[in-house]
Amino acid sequence: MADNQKMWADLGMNLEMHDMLCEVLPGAIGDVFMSQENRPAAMDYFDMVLADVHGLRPSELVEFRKKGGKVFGTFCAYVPDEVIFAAGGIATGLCAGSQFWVPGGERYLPANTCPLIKAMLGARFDKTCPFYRLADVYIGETTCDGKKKAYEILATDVPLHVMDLPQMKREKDYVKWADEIKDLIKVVEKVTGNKVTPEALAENIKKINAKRAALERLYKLRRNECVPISGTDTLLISQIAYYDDPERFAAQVNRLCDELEQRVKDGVSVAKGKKRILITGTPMAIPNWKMHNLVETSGGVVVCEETCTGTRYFENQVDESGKTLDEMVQNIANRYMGINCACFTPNTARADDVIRLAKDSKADGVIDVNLMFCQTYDIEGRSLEERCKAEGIPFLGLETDYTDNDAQQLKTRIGAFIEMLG
Ligand code: BJ8
Repeated sequence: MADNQKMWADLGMNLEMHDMLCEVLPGAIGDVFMSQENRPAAMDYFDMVLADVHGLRPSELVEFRKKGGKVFGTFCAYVPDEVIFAAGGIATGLCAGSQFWVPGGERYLPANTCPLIKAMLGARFDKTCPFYRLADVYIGETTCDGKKKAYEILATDVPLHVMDLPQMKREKDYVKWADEIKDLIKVVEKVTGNKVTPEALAENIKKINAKRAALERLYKLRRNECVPISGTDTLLISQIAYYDDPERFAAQVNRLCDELEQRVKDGVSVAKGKKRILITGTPMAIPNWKMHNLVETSGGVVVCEETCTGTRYFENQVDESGKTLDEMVQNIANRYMGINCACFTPNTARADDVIRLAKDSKADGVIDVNLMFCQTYDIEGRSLEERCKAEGIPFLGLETDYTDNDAQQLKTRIGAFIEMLG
């Protein structure tokens, strides 16, 4: 911890305020994770990463930067990590899932902005997150309006490149996204001083695909009748996926999956008699475990997340058959354009995904969780509900923020929904 203090001071962090954030974390970890029964032993790695979330990975990034390495901070599942790693850089997620950062964000943004966006700004300007201090360049993207405007504000304080994400999925949009990826290549080459060669890109496509495959394996194991791991633990893993070293992370997920396969064979379940729930909606950035905790302490078990801290992050591999840089970039573009975010129009494929995943994971019901003031996901909730109802899948739509003010009310509604599932 002493070394961490020095590192945080060197990073120009607000130590006094950061201490307040550190004080609440152990309690939250105890309440949410350690209170669960019968956890897989291989969660030890992810518990360790979480327990020292502002120390372990940041110290690796600090060492990397001392050797001249460059760190790129990202905010969205559409930003292709392959390209950053291929230039010898490191990509790290800069998502923000804590209420702690929201008041800081409200100094710059209207209060009726999505908490995720407010937390992004609070984490930067309050100087209480080492990842936000470490990243040499931020990579934004034109997804929702709130994020677009927030990037303008962040860009006053840190170098920031915005990728212009198309909002439709016509053929020309796939070409345009490939073009944007080529621009990103130019940016990362300039910042790192390294060329993105076809060899390096091919290697990193494989590396990130391997990480996706590990997550896919984990998610498929949750489809078993006997659920070998809780949704809360799986959510933590998906959150860590955004910033851990990709190879080490994939190895640890596969190690966990070996144990889970054995659990399935032995009939070990963390959820006997519980109702299977699929969660869909807005992303749950670390340390936002609110909804999973509520569901899993109310007689449910989360068996799948159709979110960006879930299937949207890892489904579909990048085609590895590209030979030239252009072919590889187009293959990367095609894979990322397959993500079905509500910022696209139309976005009916997301509802298709929810129905498919609900069936595959044998969900008893779907809970659509929307972060307050996120219009696009909120609006999609209605058509999603209609689709689920047409398929005979019970549906509950909820809206929330990062505070605990509504926890009791949400617990009552979730409890009633689960009871209704019979
Ligand atoms: S691909 S979901 S990570 S944009 S910030 S849209 S919650 S109002 S995060 Fe996202 Fe990329 Fe899409 Fe995924 Fe709404 Fe808030 Fe906007 Fe949000």
